[in-house]
This record gives sequence, C-alpha cells and structure tokens, in this order.
Amino acid sequence: MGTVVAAASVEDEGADCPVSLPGSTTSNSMLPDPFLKLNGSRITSKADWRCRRAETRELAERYVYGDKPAKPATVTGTVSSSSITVNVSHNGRSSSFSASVQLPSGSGPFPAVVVLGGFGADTATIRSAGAAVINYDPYAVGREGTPRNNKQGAFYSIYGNTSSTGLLMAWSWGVSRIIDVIEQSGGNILRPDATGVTGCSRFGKGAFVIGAFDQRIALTMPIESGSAGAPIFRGIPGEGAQSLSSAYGEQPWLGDAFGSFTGNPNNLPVDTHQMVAMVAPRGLFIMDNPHIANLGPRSASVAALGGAEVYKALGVGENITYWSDVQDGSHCANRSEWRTPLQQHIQKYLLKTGNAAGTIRIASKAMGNLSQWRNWQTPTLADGPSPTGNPTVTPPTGSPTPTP
Ligand code: MCU
Repeated sequence: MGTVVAAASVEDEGADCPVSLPGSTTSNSMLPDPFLKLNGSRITSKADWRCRRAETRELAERYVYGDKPAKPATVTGTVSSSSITVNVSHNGRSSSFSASVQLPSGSGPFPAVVVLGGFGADTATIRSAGAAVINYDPYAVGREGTPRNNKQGAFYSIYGNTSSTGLLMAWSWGVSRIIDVIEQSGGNILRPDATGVTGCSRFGKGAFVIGAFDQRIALTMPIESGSAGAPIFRGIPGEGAQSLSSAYGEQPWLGDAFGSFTGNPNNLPVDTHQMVAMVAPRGLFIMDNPHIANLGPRSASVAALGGAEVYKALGVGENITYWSDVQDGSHCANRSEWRTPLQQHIQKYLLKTGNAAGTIRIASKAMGNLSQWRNWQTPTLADGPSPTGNPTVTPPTGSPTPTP
C-alpha cells in the first residue's frame, strides 16, 4: 500500500523562498547533501523542504539547465478532444505551438500523459489504463541542430535566440504552458490536476527535467534518459557513459553554463539525485536499460537511490520507482516488464484509483552503490505542513496585546 500525494496546484510552490546563491563553487567528489541549506545548516522538518527545494531549483537552473522563466504575461489556447493549442506573449513577443490529443475510451474528463517525441513510450498501455495521450513535439519549442548562439523554437522566439537556457528547460517551459492552457480550459476534457509526462532517450532527458520543474505534474516517467538525464554527472566518466562534453556538444540540451563543468563535474554544487528529489513527493517512475553502458544506467540508479533518500525523509518513500531489471537490450524497446507498473502508476497518480507501492528494481549488472557516493546521512524530518498543497496559514486575530 502506498501513500498518494497529490500534485501541487502551482508550478513552483517555493517561488517566494529567498534564495541567494554563492558566487563560487567548491569541489566535492561526493554527491552534494540534498538536505544541506545554502546557509550551512541542514533542514530539520518536512516543511523546510519547500524552500530547500527552491535552493536546489536555483542551483539546477544556474549551473545545469539554464533559467526557466515564470509563466509569461499572456498564455491563451484551446483544448479539444483532438488537440491543444498554446499562444504565448511576453514583452511584446509572441509565439505558439500545438499538440495532438488522443483520448482513451470512456467518458471524461481524463487525466493525460504528455508524450515527448512519439517513440519509446507505451502509449497503448497509457490509453488502455484510462489516460489521454498528448503528443508533444519538443522541437516546436526548442529545436535541435542549432548553435548555442542561435537557438530556435517557440521558447526562443520569446526569450531570445541567444538565451543561455538549454533545450531541455525550453521543453519543460512548453509543457508548463500546456498545463496552463488545460487549467484555463475549465477541465471538461482533460483534468488539470492529473498530468503525467514521459519520453525515451533524449526525450527521457526532457521528461526528467519537465517533471522536476513543474510541481503540477503528478507523474514523471523518464525512459532510458542517459547523460544529461537521470544519471549522476559525477558517475558518468567512471561508468563510461556518453561523456558530459559529448552530451553538452551534441545538442544544446543543457544550459550554456554547464560548459564549464563538462571536464570537472565535481565542481557542480548540485547533481541529478537532487533533480530526482525535486520531483518528491510526487510520483516518479524512472525506467532504464542496464544493457547499454553508454546510457549510464549505474549512475542513474545512484541518482534514484540518492533522491529516494529525500522521498523517505518526507515520508513518501513509496512514491519513487526505479526499474532497470529488463531483458531486451535494444534502446527504447517496448518492454513487457514495464506494462504492469506503468498501469499501476497511472492508476495511482493520475486516476487516483490505485495504491501500489513503488519499487526499486535495479538490474544487478548496473547496480550502483549510494554509499560510495555520499558522506551525509538521511535526517529524520519533523512533521510539518505537507510539502505540497498550500499550507494553511491562519492569520492572527486582532493586534498583539500591548504590554503595559
Ligand atoms: C540517450 O539519448 C540520446 C543520446 O544522448 C545521444 O548521444 C544519441 O545521439 O541519441 C540518444 C537518443 O535520443 O536516441 C533516440
């Protein structure tokens, strides 16, 4: 049995947290302590995670992916049973994109899974489980094949072709705008509170970042994401996965600032176990292929194990699944092993009819060892307001009694 935790009603619950990043970084061959605040003390309550997450988000934006701007001044669009259109304008610039929709059978409103790129995700199982598929073309929002100083797509039409934000974050911004439109639509066809995201390979990198950076996403399901996706940056060189410089150079997936770290990931003040943690307490189902070392499956398992420590500390250890125990070695194959857990995740986090506990099922050939990567232990966090859902704040009544 598992604890179901609803997604948040806003993209970023920590938007009001004060975060001032230090001007320099220090080298650390171990994974940064996800519980350690920038002020040098560790969080002590579950409620503290909200603003520690905000620090993590700022670090990830500055050093890894580039900035994700907040919701633009104007977002409009439509939702029909066959498509979603999104129109955005901000600071005198505008752009638009659309995505096709395939509903499941039955009567709505339906939850939906945003599927990036159109391959590798088991859309038949998604729909038979009762969720709609939103076919999202990430390239409409951030194109591949462009130089870093001339990025293209709907995101860059608004924020500029020389924006230092990488494609993964541009794709993430695009999905957030789709959710804005679903919210504004009134929710008669698609439910705004039940959105998932998935994709394989480069689109697994995208799904990972999309889920980390929008707390309205109830279920995040990256598949075989490889370097610049789930694997810890620090583990990639030793594992012999696609090198950080190769991933950085192949496409402008990561932010421009990551260029200073491709040769020395130990200098990064953040690693991907913390992106995993950013998804907490929401549903996360990381699928991986242990047969291709270039994908860094061992390093991805360490990211999941490290991030799972935050899930546990928040009391939602059952909300994360990492599964690389699969037979077929081909990249982005349709795998029978993932059908049942996929269905269970959709039932639990999107339809809210299921309660299956998550599981860590790492193939022995690609088993990472978290203890080799950390020098911190997981704290027992005091109960506090739930880290999702806006905490209820009761304003004091009347003015304080003056002391005579
Ligand atoms: C695993 O994702 C990428 C990989 O990082 C690239 O080096 C390769 O070219 O493409 C993979 C992919 O997206 O395959 C569909």
